[in-house]
Amino acid sequence: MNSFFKTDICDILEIEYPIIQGGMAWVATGELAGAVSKAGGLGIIGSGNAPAEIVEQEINKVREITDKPFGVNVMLLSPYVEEVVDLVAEKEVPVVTTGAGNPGKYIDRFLAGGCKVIPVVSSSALARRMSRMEISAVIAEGNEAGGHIGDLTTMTLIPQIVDSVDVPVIAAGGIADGRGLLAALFLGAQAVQLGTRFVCAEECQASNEYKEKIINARDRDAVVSARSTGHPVRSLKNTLTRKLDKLEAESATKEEIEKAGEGALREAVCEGRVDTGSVMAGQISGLIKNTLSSEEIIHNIINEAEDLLLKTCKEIGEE
Ligand code: TUI
Repeated sequence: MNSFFKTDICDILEIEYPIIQGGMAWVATGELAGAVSKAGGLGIIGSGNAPAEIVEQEINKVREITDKPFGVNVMLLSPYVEEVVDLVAEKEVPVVTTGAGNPGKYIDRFLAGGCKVIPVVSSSALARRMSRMEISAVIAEGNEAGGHIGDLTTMTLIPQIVDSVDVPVIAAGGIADGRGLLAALFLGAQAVQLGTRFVCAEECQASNEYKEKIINARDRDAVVSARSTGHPVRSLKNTLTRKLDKLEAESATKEEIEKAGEGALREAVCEGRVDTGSVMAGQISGLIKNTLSSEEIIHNIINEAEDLLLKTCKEIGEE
C-alpha cells in the first residue's frame, strides 16, 4: 500500500501511516498495540494504574509480535508512575505518551532511555507549557474522547493548538474513519489518535460485552459523569452513570463519587459487566458498527480518506 498521507510525524516516529492507537487503561494490551504497529500505525500500551511488572509483560508481548516502533501511555495519576517511568526508560520504549497531568519532572528520565515523549493536552495553555520541554509532538484531545476529558471540542482545539506550538500536533477525540482523518489533517494536525475504534479491533482483549456495547451505542449514549470531582469521565450510559448522576444531584463528596467509580473500568473491560462497570468510550461510538482487524481498520481509514480527497479535488476541478 502506498503512503498518501505520510506526514513529518510519520518520519519522526518511523511509522507508515499517521494513525496512532490510544493507550487505553486495561484495554490497550500488548496484543492490540503489537497488531497496530505491525499494520503500520503506532500501537500504544495503556499502563493505566498497572504496576511495572505488568507493563513489562505487555512490552515483551509487543516485541514478540513485531520489531516496529510502539509506545506506552503513562497515566500520571497512577500510584505506580515512578516505577513505570523507570521501566519504559530501561526498556528503551520508542514512544511515551502521557495523560492526566504534566510529565515535566519525568522528561529527563524518558530522554535518557531514548524515548520520544508525546504528552496529551486538552488546551493551548497546556500545549504551550509542554512544548517548552524536549517533546516530539503533542496529542490534542477533544472533549468527544472517551475516559478522562477536557472541555474543548476537537474541532476548536486542533487549529488553536496548531497555531500555539511549533511541534507536530496529533488530533484525538471523535475520530474513527477516513473522513475524520482528513478533517484533522485539514485542521492542521499531522496524525490522528483513535481510541474507541480500536476497542472494536479483533486483537483487542476487552470483553465481547464491552465491544458490543460500543457497536450498539447511538450518538448521544457517551455521557460525561463526575464533573464535580474535577476529573470528568466520558463513558456509555448505564446503571453506573445513572448512579454517578444521582450522587452528583445529591451533592455527594468527591470521595464518595470517586469511590463509586473505583475498579469499574476493569469490571467492564475484563469481566464484561457493562451495566455496573465503566464503559469508557467516545462520542464517535455511534459510528462503529463492527469488529475488524487492526490492519483492516488502518487500511479502511487510509483508503477512505484517499478516495474522499481525490473525489473532492475532482469535483472542485470540474466547477
Ligand atoms: O488521560 C486521558 N484519559 C484517561 S486517563 C483514564 S484513567 C483515570 N483514572 C482515574 C482518574 C482519572 C483517569 C481514563 N481516561 N486522556 C489524556 C488527557 N490528559 N486528557 C486530558 C489530559 C490532561 C489533563 C491535565 C493533560 C494534562 C493535564 O495537566 C494538568 C496540569 O495541572 O498540568
